[in-house]
Amino acid sequence: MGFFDALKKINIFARFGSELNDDFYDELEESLILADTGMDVALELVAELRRRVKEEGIRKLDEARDCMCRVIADALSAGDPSLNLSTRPSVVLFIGVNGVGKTTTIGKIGAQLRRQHCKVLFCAADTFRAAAAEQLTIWAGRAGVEIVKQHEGADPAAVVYDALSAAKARRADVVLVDTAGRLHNKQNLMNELNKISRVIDRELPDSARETLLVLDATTGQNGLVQARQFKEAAGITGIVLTKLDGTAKGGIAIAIAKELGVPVKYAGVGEGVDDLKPFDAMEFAQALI
Ligand SMILES: Nc1nc2c(ncn2[C@@H]2O[C@H](COP(=O)(O)OP(=O)(O)OP(=O)(O)O)[C@@H](O)[C@H]2O)c(=O)[nH]1
Ligand SMILES: [Mg+2]
Repeated sequence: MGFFDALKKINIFARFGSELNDDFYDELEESLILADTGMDVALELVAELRRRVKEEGIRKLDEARDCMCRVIADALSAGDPSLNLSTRPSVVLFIGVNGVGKTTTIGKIGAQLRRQHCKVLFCAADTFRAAAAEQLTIWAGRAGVEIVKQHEGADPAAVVYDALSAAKARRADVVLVDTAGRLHNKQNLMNELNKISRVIDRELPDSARETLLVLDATTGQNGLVQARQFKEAAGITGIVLTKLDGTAKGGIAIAIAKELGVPVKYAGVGEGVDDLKPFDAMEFAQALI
C-alpha cells in the first residue's frame, strides 16, 4: 500500500480512449477542478501539459499520464521540502487555525526525530485552553520527549522564552512550538504569533528556524484563504497538509504550493504516530493521477 492510497484519484486517464483531443483536455481540466486545484491552477496545468505534449511529440495516453505527473510534481516543487534543523537548537513553530492538526503533527514529528536520536523539546505555547497543554503532554509521553509548559492563560511568548532557555541549558537539538489556533479574535492571534517570533529572534538570533503552517486538506479552497492570512502575519517556510486520508481530494496541495511559493513539507494521513511522512511531490502526483 502506498502512502497516498486514500487519495481520491483523477481517473480520466483510465477512462479515456486513446486520443489526445480537445475533449480529453477539457475533461482533464474538469477532473482537476473537482480534485480541488481551483480553476486557475487547473487551466495552467492543462496548458502546460498541452505545451509539453507538443514539445515532446507525445501521442499515447500513458505517456501523457507520465507527463501530467511531471507537470504536477514541478508545480509542487516550490523550494526545499526538507526541514532545516542545522543549528542546536533549531526551532520549529507550528501555526494554523483550530482543529487542523498542529498538536498531533508535533507529536508525530517529535516521535520521528526522537527515533533519529535527536533531543527534542515540546513547547506548549497554546495556553488558551488547559486541554491543549494536556494533549501535548500525552504526545510528549508517547514520543518520549520533554515538554515545557505553564498554567492556562499564561503569556504564550513567556512559555516560548522558558522553552528556549531550557533548550539552551539542556543542549536540546530541536524545539517544537505548539500555538493556539483560536483566540478571542483573529488580530489577537496574529499579534501573539508576532510576539512569539520576536522572542525567538531575540533569544536565538542565529538559529535555524521553520514556521510550518498546518492546513486541513479536507477544507479545500478555504485552506488557501487561511494560508494567505497566516503568510502575511508570520512568514511561512513550509506547509503541513493533514487529513489526506478520508475525503480529501488533494488538489489543494498544488494550489497552495503554486500560490504561496512555499513547499509542502509533510503530509498527514491519519491520527496515529506513524501517519505522517515527508512530502514527496512525484509520489503524490502519481497517486493523484
Ligand atoms: N484523519 C486524520 N485526522 C487527523 C490528522 N491530523 C490530525 N488529525 C485529527 O484532527 C483532530 C484535531 O487535531 P489537533 O492536533 O488537536 O489539532 P490542532 O490544530 O492542534 O487544534 P487546536 O489545538 O484546537 O488549534 C484530532 O482529532 C486529530 O486526531 C490526519 O492527518 N488525519
Ligand atoms: Mg492543538
